Amino acid sequence: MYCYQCEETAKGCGCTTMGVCGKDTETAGLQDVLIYLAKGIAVRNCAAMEKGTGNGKAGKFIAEVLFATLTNVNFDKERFHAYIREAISIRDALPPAGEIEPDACTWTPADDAAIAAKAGEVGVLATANEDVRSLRELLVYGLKGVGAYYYHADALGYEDDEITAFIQRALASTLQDLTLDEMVGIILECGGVGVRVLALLDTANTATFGAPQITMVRTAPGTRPGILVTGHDLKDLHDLLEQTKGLGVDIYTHGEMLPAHAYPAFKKYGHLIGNYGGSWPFQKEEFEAFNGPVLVTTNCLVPPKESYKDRIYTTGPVGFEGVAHIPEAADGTKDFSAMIRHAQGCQPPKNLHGRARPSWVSLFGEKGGDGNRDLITGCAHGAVLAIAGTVIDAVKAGAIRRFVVMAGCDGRQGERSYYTEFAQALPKDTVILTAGCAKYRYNSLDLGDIDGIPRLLDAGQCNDCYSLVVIAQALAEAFGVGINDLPVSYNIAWYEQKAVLVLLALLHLGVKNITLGPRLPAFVSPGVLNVLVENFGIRKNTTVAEDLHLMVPGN
Ligand code: SF4
Ligand code: SF3
Repeated sequence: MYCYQCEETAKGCGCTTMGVCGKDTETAGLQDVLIYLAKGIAVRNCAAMEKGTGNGKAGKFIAEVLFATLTNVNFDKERFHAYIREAISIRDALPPAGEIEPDACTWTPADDAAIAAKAGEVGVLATANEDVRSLRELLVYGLKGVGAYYYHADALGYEDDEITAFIQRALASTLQDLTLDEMVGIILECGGVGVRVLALLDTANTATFGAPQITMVRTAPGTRPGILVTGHDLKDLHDLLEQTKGLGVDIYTHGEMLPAHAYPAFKKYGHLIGNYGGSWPFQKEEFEAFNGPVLVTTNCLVPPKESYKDRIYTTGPVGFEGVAHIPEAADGTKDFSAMIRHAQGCQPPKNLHGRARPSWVSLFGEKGGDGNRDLITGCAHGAVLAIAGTVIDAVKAGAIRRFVVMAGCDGRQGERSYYTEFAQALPKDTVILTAGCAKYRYNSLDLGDIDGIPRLLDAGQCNDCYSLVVIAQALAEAFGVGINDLPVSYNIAWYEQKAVLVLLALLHLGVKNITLGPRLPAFVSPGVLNVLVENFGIRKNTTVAEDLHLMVPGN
């Protein structure tokens, strides 16, 4: 096993025995083999598509398996064996890509032992040259992000053949001997496809559930049994809300599901009563205290403790051995009835905390605050651009000196308190733009407001970084300047591969001088880091004082 795809990789270098995330050697090997086979499908299908034939559904399958191998999604060996069997059958149904094909197009395992043996040959270290390996893996991780976001958009019926065609072309390219420049070119192209898939998902979510509204979300638990929904899949939440109507069960969001409260379609469900807990690293304590079932729709799943394992239900690409899985039926529906019956027999959630209500809630008055709600979300492009005039006036008058984009992921390590301290240390004339689960490091702070504009604007999930881009582009247009001339700094926290894709999307848009932390990716070799530093000014975060001085001139 050699895995270095996430920020928490062992010793900042690579997981070689047991993943810090809980992924074991066998599962890591199955994932490596699955990615290898996905490359084989890609080579054959790209050749077939050039001839106007090809399997139109192969791209969707590849998107799903890329998602399944993303950090903290699927730990279930049997599910990976099933994916491997399906991959071979899809690949073998395609015509050969030529007389001489890469091994990934033809290798077929005789048994499980052959799969385990192959894993030793096709993993990350199969590429000897450090820079080539770094660029290939950077591309594959970006593609995992594309695959994950595409999966959600597709679940809502939004497809884009150009995106799936790119995924396959790019995957196939990792089996070719390309120059470093050619590889960098494809990686930047992946950033462009990243913008495209984020836009597709934004359209899918807003067309299906309405445009998010700035919303205050309650965090105090109710008195009825509940189901906690975590992950990013809004369709799963919607279907569960429909199936739990009038059954005496409350639904709560957790982690990345918090922004669901901002969508008009979800506001109509009275039993979607609030958000429970914070971001994924704290789930062991929070799931334990919740007392009821937890539906995990996507990353990030932490291997569950025995004490609550029987209350975890996975769905979609998520999986864990010994945990109940809710499959999708042929007609696209999911039957949550067993989990709902389970919930009806559970105790209500324990109260985790009594978060203080920020003082500026009253500014939203009838729009959202009802005295019980205490986390802001829904500051997506539609809602923020609706008050663009006020924001622009505040910038012109000097009331807002700077925006700091603090989007991205949360993680387990104590050093992530840097982000809480940074948010607290920001001067009162700055506004934080956020998206993703990184916000839980500071979204319960009372950061106040500037002329009625909250100093923390949460656009939503990590995919809603798209909103931050739209807002930045609108500001650039309003001020008649380039995106890098705006009073905007970037202090991004990353953990998994969706964040890698978001970063590539920002680079594609020409955003420079991004600060990244809390550690730089282990998969970025010194040579590749030089390219990122020289061309994009990427730097690692340091101390709060030093970074503040750099990101907010005058401090
Ligand atoms: Fe290690 Fe991260 Fe890979 Fe898990 S996903 S095995 S923690 S590098
Ligand atoms: Fe979080 Fe896993 Fe990345 Fe969607 S839920 S941002 S870490």
